[in-house]
Amino acid sequence: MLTTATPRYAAAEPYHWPYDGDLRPENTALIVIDMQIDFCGPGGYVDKMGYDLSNTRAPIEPIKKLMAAMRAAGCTIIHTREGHRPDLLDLPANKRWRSRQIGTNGVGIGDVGPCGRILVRGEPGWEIIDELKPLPGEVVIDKPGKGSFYATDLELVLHTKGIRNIVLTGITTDVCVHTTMRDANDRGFECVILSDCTGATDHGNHLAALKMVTMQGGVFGAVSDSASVIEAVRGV
Ligand code: C5J
Repeated sequence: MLTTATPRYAAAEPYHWPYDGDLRPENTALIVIDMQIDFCGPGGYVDKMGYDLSNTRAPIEPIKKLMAAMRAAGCTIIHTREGHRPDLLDLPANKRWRSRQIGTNGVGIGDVGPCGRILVRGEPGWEIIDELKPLPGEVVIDKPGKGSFYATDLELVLHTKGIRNIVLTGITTDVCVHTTMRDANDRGFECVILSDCTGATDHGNHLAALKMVTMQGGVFGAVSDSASVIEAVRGV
């Protein structure tokens, strides 16, 4: 006999997520964005720019707990890395120029810093931090831009795996996480961003980016936290 699954939601703002209660391991992915040494490790790009690393390191422990719970529930886990080809053919000149305007000695993306060439694939600073290393078999998306869909096969991977719900975590809230959330929302995915599993180079921008999501009934999706999602996926 066919039975209808009980709706399952995570507490979120401005609506309980997902909108229709169709939360299952088979249709739900956790995306962990750019938890790389360059963004949250000593000597990396964000550190070189002179920002307070505690802002981008704050989500490490909450993501670790959430990832364990979502792995245990059988959800898809996807990691992204921002980085460029070693020959820099995918690094626009304006992105490189702007990155050299801040920090010390005019060193920017593609140049040599304490953790190797900044945001270049294969360099030590480009690696995902040890605390959040992907497990063998988990999807890793390499992206040259801020959004995770641009010039990657992420959309194809999500469709092939039957994913409809996306839990967004990582750094930075206002740049790569937001760009990915907006792009995912436009593609019809049901998104939630987690306040304690994201961080920005500026805390005010972190809060503003979260607030933006909640406008217009949830213009890009919803905002929640790790405890609420862990509770929702427990026992699915
Ligand atoms: C930035 C990112 N902020 N991962 N990248 O340049 O958000």
